[in-house]
Amino acid sequence: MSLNNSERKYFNVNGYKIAKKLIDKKKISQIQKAIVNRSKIYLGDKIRFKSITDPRFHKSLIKLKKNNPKKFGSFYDSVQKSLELYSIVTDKKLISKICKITNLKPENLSFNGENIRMDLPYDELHKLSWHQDRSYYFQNRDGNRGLVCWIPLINITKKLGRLMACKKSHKLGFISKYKKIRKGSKFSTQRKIDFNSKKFEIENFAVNCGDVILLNKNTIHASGSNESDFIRFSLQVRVHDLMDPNYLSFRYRIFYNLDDIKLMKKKGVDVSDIELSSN
Ligand SMILES: O=C(O)CCC(=O)C(=O)O
Ligand SMILES: [Fe+2]
Repeated sequence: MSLNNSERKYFNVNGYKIAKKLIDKKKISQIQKAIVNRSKIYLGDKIRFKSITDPRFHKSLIKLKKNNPKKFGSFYDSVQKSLELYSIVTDKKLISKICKITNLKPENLSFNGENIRMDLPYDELHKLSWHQDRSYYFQNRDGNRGLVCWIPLINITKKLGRLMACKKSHKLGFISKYKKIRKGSKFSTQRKIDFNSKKFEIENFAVNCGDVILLNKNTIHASGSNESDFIRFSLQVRVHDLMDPNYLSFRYRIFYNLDDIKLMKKKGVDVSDIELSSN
């Protein structure tokens, strides 16, 4: 059996596969730079952070979130459309791995849900309970088409909270009876599955920068608890099969950060032309 097939087979049997050292360290370091550079707009440049692993960088951001959550929210939103994010999502080696595992051709891939997560220590509000990404993403009705990529932007230690997955849980198929939970008006709805996790072997993914976790969209997974003094930076993207006859087409609407607009107004910037949402 060829190596390609054995990787696909592993993924199909277990519902996930870790690709070690797939993405160039240089590419990861570029997105890390984008995050650290943008943070200076919010934190000032009194402290010169050495890199994304500088403890002072994490301390300053955690303090910002505590003292000025709106500013932190603006920072969070601002990095989501960094070009470096797309440079990772479109990485040749990543695409080739996705194709090997899904048996799809690069020209037939679609993606969305590209997102940088910043999980703060002991944050219970954004931590995700057991769920399937299929319940959030409707592009393919069949969760076995396409997959989810989870990409660490810093090395994920046990204390930082490793992503957890129930081995072979994708075999349950899509569980449409999930609970919708909203922890507050500002939070997005979580789709929690009620099931007996004890019936499954739980995998805690130990991954470092450059590694990628590939998950079936039906694989049940959850956030690990961040019990460190650091922010857990990671990137997710969902990949879909564009040749699916039941592919659900979609387009984005932009929602501008309202606090950014308020702040600009306060500073005297003319914001009269801004439409709060646009296509
Ligand atoms: O990073 C995590 O803790 C969970 C992320 C996740 O499962 C998701 O965004 O769907
Ligand atoms: Fe997920």
